[in-house]
Amino acid sequence: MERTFVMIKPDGVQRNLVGNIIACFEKKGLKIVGLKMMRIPRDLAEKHYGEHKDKPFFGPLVDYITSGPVVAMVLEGKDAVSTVREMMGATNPLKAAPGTIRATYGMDIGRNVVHGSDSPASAGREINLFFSPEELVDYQRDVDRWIY
Ligand code: FUP
Repeated sequence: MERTFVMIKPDGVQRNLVGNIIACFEKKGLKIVGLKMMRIPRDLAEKHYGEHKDKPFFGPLVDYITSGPVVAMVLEGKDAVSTVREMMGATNPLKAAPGTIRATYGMDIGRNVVHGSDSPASAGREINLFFSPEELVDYQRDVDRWIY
């Protein structure tokens, strides 16, 4: 099983979409193994989005992601990274396939509601940035034999 890092961004929290978005992932069959609400300190935001540090949108992106609380989670499942990416849709909600989370809830690339790791390597890095090992819970679900 694979793990991925997912975050409901400040706009998702402010717009009362936390329950809806978590429900999408739960209903799909992904298992929640870590979950917390937090404010992202600026240095963590800069690390998380480090690959974009030279882009013109980096400053506004860090301002936005630190502007209010987020809900961070670790989801586990078969091909969890690509499953979550498919469910979220393209970065720009205008380009996201109908039915995806960003297409359903978003209007603007700078307010796209949710983040999900883009590769297993990023997932490992982001999980370590946001969660300590004790915050991740190993447990069995009976329902998994009906999902797989
Ligand atoms: P994604 O992996 O889909 O979150 O997309 P990226 O890593 O390319 O971008 C990270 C965040 O930067 C996006 F969620 C939104 C923001 N962004 C912009 O604001 N403008 C851009 O042109 C590209 C990305």
